[in-house]
Amino acid sequence: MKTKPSQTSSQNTQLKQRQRFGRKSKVVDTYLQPSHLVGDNITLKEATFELSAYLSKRQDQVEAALERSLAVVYPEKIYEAMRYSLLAGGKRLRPILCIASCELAGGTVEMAMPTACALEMFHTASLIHDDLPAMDNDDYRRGKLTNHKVYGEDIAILAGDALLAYAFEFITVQTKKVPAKRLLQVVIKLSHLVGAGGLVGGQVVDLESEGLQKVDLQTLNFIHAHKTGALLEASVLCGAMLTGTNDEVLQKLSRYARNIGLAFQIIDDVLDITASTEELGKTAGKDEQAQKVTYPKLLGLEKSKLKAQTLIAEAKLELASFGKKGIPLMAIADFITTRAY
Ligand code: GRG
Repeated sequence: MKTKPSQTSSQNTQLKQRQRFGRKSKVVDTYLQPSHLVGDNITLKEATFELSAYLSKRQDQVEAALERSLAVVYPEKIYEAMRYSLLAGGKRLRPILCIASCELAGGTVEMAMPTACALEMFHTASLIHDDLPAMDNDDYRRGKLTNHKVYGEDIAILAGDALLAYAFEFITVQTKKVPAKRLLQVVIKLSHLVGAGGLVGGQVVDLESEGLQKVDLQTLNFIHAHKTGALLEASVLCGAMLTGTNDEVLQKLSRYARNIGLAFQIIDDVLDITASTEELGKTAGKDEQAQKVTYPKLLGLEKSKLKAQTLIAEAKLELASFGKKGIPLMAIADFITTRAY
């Protein structure tokens, strides 16, 4: 049965667990790379990968960096509202993708962290705005009351605006040991994919499609490639761009990211039907309630899951030539279809 998140201590414990990778969710604990994807110089034994340990470690690093990223100064209310949503938990998938991609391309965690944090700021800004009464009108997010429910609509709008602007400031001021030209390329990519060319464009078509009797697969793909896929693609691309890697690598990563982006959204649609509000930390069954066209609606539940699995297999194939270095991104791709929230 779908229930509203309550504010009890057991719920808080559950929330904390839900926010950890590999506890409640069915994470593939040991990742064994398929033999046809393993380069000649890697044995299967070496390709064993502890996904949940990897994700938990990265999540802790990102959490600590986000905690340090934003101080509360005058006027306190806006900083508190920004911190409320930024530090509300979540899987931190976008920052982790950014770091993994930076490492794949020869970079370091340190080099990627400001961009990784900025990606979570963009994501949080979009969630705050998405939850507003004028958009999806939701009361719960990440197991907590939504920003506007706590601070009011006016402050919630401004908190989203401020996070959006601060994310750019954060990358450009905080990134060390990366030439300014590369940072400029990252900022250009992000500003495009976060704006009308990405998230905002996808959200507009989503709003226009609500309640329509007929929305075709092409339109649905556009909505999700932009609304959800764009930021996932930005996460993967920007991590690698910080290293100054070549176009061939970026093109492979871009195809990987587009495939996992679509798979992520298909699973999101599936979970909206199959998971509870408590498991999701946001109101379940919202798509049906808002009469949204979803992948399960167009393809059916089982075909949707199959489609997501096919996209993940295709995404992993794009990384085959990277050998051992591609394993973390491959394992993250697997997590997308096995996640339970
Ligand atoms: C202010 C940048 C900005 C955009 C405004 C509102 C809007 C335009 C776009 C909405 C974009 C949106 C909310 C897409 C949904 C993406 C999605 C599937 C979110 C859930 O991501 P998870 O599961 O969430 O990674 P957690 O909580 O784990 O981080």
